Amino acid sequence: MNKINYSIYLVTDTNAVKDKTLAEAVEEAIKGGVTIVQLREKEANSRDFFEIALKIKDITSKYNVPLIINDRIDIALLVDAEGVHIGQQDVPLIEARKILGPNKIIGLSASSLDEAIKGEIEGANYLGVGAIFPTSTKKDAKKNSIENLIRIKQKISIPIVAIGGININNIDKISQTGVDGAAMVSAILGSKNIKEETRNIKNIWF
Ligand code: TZP
Ligand code: MG
Repeated sequence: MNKINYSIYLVTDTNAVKDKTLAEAVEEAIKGGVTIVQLREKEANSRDFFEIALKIKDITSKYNVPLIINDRIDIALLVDAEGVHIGQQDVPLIEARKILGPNKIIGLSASSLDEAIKGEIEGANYLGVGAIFPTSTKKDAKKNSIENLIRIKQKISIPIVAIGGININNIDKISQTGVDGAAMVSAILGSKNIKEETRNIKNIWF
């Protein structure tokens, strides 16, 4: 994987998917144009998370889309995912880098400029910043704002991905900030026609 395209960033949550399996939903989203996939299954036990990670890795590899695993460095290594995404309450970035080495992607959630600067210094490959808009997908999501997103983007050199409540009706506001990507769960996985909705969302981004 050379340069990563973070623009249309799918984050999974099986609970958001209707009438199909997560694997089917992810494949449709990739066909619609998502550029990167993060497997984030907060309710799965370790075994189930590992099994679904294997399945999703098969799909992402088939389409040459990078796969990021939320939280679980061990599972990312076991399925040879392209990277992990960690939060401020997870294993410290510096320790994660010791295990993953220089070539895996490490994404870090940062909700303030201080966290963002620290993450960049410590070697994160990209930062996730949210929640920009109200979301019901993550109950304990910290609130953030477009203004703070712009401030972080201006001061930070690594890619910035916005998250939280982003959908087809507001993604233009994210795109206008100049950040590198928009991460979405329900806007993509909760739509009736995932492929078409993803394509429509992507058309607004560009
Ligand atoms: N982190 C901050 S908000 C959020 C995460 C994982 C959930 C985003 O979900 P949605 O459905 O795109 O609002
Ligand atoms: Mg986490």
